[in-house]
Amino acid sequence: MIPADSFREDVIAGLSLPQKALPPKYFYDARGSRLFEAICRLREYYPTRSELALTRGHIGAIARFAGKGSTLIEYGSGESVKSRLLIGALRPAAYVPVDISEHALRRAAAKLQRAFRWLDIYAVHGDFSRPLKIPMAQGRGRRVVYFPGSTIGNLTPQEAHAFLRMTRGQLGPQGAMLVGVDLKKDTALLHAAYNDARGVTAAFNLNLLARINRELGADFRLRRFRHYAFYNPARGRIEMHLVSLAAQSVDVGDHRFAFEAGESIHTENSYKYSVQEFRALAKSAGFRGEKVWLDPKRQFSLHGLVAA
Ligand code: SAH
Ligand code: AVI
Repeated sequence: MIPADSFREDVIAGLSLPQKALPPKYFYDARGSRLFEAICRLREYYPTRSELALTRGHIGAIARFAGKGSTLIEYGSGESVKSRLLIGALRPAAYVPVDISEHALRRAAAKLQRAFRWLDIYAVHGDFSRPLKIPMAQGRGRRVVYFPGSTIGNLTPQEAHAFLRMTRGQLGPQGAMLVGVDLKKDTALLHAAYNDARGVTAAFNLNLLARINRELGADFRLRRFRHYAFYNPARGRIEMHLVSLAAQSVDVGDHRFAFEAGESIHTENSYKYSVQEFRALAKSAGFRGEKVWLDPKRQFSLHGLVAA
C-alpha cells in the first residue's frame, strides 16, 4: 500500500522548495493511468511504438538472452502490453508486475491471467523507489527484471544509479535485467512527443493538481496553470512544468503556497541517454551491458544487462 501521509508530506515538501516540484510517481491515479495509456497511442509519442517494434523484431534474441522458465519481475508494469510479448516468448515460471497504480496493476493482471492461464502472477502494489518485498518463489529459475518504457528516465541519474544497484542486489549473480531507454535524438521530435496537438499530455500533467485537490483537500484552480514541456539539451532531459498564469495562492490543507505569475511547478524529468551513456551508468551500478537492441528508426533502445 502507498501511505496517504507520504503523498501529503511529499506534496508539502515539494511545494515548499525554491523551485516548486512534485514527484512524477503521483501522476498515476486511475485517471492518470488512463491518460498515460492514451499518450502511448498518440501519433507524436514515438517511445511506445518504437519499443514495441524493437521487441517484436528481436523477440527471439531477447528470449535467448533472458532465458526460459525464469521469474520475470516487471517494475512500472502499467498496462503490461510489452510484457505480453515477453511472456509469450520466455514462458516464465512466474510473473511479478510491480506498480504504484493499483487500478492499472489489477486490470492488467486480470487481463494477462485470461490470456496466459498457465502463468503464476503475483501482482505487487508498491513504490519501487523504496525498499519493496518481492515474492520470490523458491526454485522458480533465474530472476529477470524487466523495466521498459524508459521509466528509468523519470529518475535522476543518481536515483537511477541507486535503483540499478538495488536491483543488482535483488537479482543475484545469475540474474539479468532488460531496461528500455529512450535515446537522445532530434529535439523537434522530442518536443512534439511531450506537446501533442490534442493536449493529452497537458491533461496528464494537470491531472496531478486535480488529484491533489481531491485527495488532499487542496484548491488548485486548474485553469490558472498551463502545461509547459521542453527539452533541456545541457541536462539531456525533457522537463515538464505547470506554469502559474497569474499571481495566486493555493491552500493544501493547512498550508498556503504563493505563486507569482509565470512561476512553475516542476513535475517531471524524462532523461534521454545515448547507448554509451546508459552503459556507463549501468556499469557504475555493477552491471555489464551485454546486449543492446534498437528499433529500425534508432529512436529507442533495450539494454540486456548482467551482473558484472
Ligand atoms: N511499462 C509500461 C508503463 C510505463 S508508465 C510501458 O512501458 O508502457 C510508468 C509506469 O510506472 C506507470 O504504470 C506508473 O504507475 C508506474 N510507476 C511510476 N513510478 C512508480 C514507482 N515509484 N513505483 C511503482 N510504479 C511506478
Ligand atoms: C512513463 N514515462 C517514461 C513517460 C515519459 O515519457 O517520460 C511519462 C510521460 N510524461 C509525459 N508523457 C509521457
